[in-house]
Amino acid sequence: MDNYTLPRLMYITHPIKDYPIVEQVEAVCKGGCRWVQLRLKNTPDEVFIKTAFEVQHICKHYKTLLTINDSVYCAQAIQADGCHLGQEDMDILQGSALLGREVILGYTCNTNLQVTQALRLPINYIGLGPLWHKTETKTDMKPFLGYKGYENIIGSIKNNLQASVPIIAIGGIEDTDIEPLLKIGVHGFAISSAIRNATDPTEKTKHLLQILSQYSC
Ligand code: TZP
Ligand code: MG
Repeated sequence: MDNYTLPRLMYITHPIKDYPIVEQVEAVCKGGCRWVQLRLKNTPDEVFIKTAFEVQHICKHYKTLLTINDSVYCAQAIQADGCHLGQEDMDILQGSALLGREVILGYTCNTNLQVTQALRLPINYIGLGPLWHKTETKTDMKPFLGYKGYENIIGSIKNNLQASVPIIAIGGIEDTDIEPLLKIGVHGFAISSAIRNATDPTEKTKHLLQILSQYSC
């Protein structure tokens, strides 16, 4: 797989009382988002897998990629398109061995050193962030990178021949961050709150995709 064919917008689900995950997914798929990450913290395996099947049903209908956050077990159980692992989750080599190279494997990095090391791993993209601190989606946020942080990290790997790993920016991303980050060399964006808190998440998704198509080549 050419990793740079991965969609440029990923929606990350977030459990909220009055906006069920399946409705969030339906809304972004309707808006044209073609990549969803199911993120469910502190959830028993049975519930995680049940929700994953429900989300997968919608994603299949819209031909949308589905990535499972944290759980290789759940990704395997539903034969998800992808799995996203953080620095504190299952080891990437172990995850890759269990899932096989056909499954899209993403890895969160927060520092230059982590990114440099990640370039040698069997992954399809790096989730690099957080861009900003302001987010209610994740409570244990690492220090934020800002545009300068992305510039430094992407600049330092640009001449690395192994650097065929697209960078997906994450963490408090808003419309206005898209153009500057694309110019810095980011491939795509993983967004949660800016979409789910929008008055109309479907329209918000369309708007973000429109900005993306305007500035990406
Ligand atoms: N990792 C860093 S920030 C974040 C994750 C999972 C949440 C992204 O959501 P938001 O609300 O777009 O910041
Ligand atoms: Mg994780």
